[in-house]
Amino acid sequence: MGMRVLLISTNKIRVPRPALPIGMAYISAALKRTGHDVDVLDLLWESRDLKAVRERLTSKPYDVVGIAVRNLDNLTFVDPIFFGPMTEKIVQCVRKYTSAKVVLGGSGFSVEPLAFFEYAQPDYGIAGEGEAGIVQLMDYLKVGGPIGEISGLCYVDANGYFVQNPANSAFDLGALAPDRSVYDPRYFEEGVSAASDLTRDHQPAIETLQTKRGCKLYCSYCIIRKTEGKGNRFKEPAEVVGEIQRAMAENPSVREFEIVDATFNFPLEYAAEICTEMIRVKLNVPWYCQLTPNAITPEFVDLLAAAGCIRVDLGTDALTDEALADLQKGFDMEKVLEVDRLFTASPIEHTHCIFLGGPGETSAALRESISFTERFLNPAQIYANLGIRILSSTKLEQQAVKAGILTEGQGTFVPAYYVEPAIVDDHETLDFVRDAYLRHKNWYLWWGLRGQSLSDRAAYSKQTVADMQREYDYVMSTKTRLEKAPRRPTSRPTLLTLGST
Ligand code: B12
Ligand code: SF4
Repeated sequence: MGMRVLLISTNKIRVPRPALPIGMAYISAALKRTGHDVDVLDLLWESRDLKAVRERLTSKPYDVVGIAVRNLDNLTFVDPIFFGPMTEKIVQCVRKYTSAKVVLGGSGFSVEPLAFFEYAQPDYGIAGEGEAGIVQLMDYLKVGGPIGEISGLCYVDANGYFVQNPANSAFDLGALAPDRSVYDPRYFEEGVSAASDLTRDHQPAIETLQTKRGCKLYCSYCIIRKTEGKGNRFKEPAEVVGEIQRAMAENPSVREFEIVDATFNFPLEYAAEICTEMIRVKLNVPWYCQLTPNAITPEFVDLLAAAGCIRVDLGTDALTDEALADLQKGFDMEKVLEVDRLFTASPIEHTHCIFLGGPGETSAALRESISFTERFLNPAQIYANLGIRILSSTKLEQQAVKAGILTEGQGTFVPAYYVEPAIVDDHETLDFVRDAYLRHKNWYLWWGLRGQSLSDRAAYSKQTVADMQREYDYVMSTKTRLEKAPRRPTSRPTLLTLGST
């Protein structure tokens, strides 16, 4: 008999648009494929989270409760939100009303597994891709076996050490589609907000899909290897297009789709194959994706347009050669200009996503990059962030320690941001930035910009983040700190196909 599993999606963020819980849908598909019973609770649609959790847990018995944490925080220095405390409360609530095992997973968990584990105290966590690990964990809970073999599993061993197993079971992405029956129908109602999309008044109902996992680029702040694993894993292009067709046929409200690959166009040849397949089958559905300027050619832009792509978010990140080099983006300003011109001349809307005040940026360089944007770039939108969220084991973390933004060993579970100290203290430059963002209707930095000066807001944010850290330190003073177990030899990856359809 299968296990009775409740999956709880904790993502409450509705901007820039509500994200379908596709990670949870993959977990549900893997569990159902291997004979387990799955129910879901999506807290996006609940106003009283703990009441909803309690009601669900007291209505039916569960063996396992999986908590999907997509976002640990909102990556936004000017308006920081931290979901650690909410997750901890949900774990406690589950413990209060059932004896089910509690498993944390999702990208929000995977970015900081150890710190999240000791803070929220689940029974288990699964870091990174979860399909293989969750199925192996169910087997372990039913019949036992070697816990050290469960892919990505996080737990406390018999000696009290924190263990994070390696991702030792590569999962065959092509063999499993997400279980879209877990999506609440309200995601597909017209008018579900797209608060910071400046080019449209409303967002038609969308589906999302992933064509591959992983990214082989090395941006200095990026944690993709923690969330999606090393290297790339691909789906067959025909399978990708078939998945979109099936999803749209099953849900006639859907008008558009979004590819949620971290970087759709790297490697370029694979992205081109997907577009070619969409053209071959005459898919004829509008869609959007995220691209790196690194791998964009005139032919590819034509192919995107012919395949139905209507808008792209570009991971441009910075607008000077020095900053691009520091962020290890692998392209320069000449490339940014070329890509901007290619999209301006095409029917596809393009957004440059950028960070202001990253490592080494001076006030003069920041001002210059703003006037450069005004003079030479023609995007449909600029989507900016002041500073960059620092996550552990990145080059950015080392730079932050060097710049005195983080102390050695401080950790980055509680939101921490790299904003160049010379900029965060330069009131005139921050207000120059604010005025520029208010002057351009299609430039977005933060919705509350009109109401206050950016330097006041930055000071407020620094205070908010310091308060979050104090609150965290207080909570942690009552909990056991975990140490990593000494390293053990890793076994060779095996391919897990999760049974047949
Ligand atoms: C595409 C994307 C977007 C798109 C989303 C489009 C859409 N319609 O969904 C856009 C650009 C809009 C976006 C916005 C945001 N994003 Co985003 N986004 C991504 C990206 C690139 C992929 C997410 C995705 O769908 N992956 C595909 C699914 C299948 O993977 P998954 O969710 O990770 O699920 C797997 C595992 O996590 C695990 N798993 C998932 N759930 C569970 C549950 C259990 C119980 C278990 C055991 C395992 C498990 O198994 C799954 C299958 O293998 C990731 C980067 C990444 N992956 O590394 C960032 C990422 C998820 N985003 C992030 C954030 C914070 C945001 C924003 C808050 C940023 C902002 N300020 O606007 C918003 C929030 C939007 C929202 N409503 O939630 C962070 C989250 C981590 C963190 N630091 O908190 C990430 C990791 C990026 C980063 N650099 O840190 N995002
Ligand atoms: S291109 Fe995107 S996913 Fe790839 S390393 Fe850079 S930030 Fe990460």
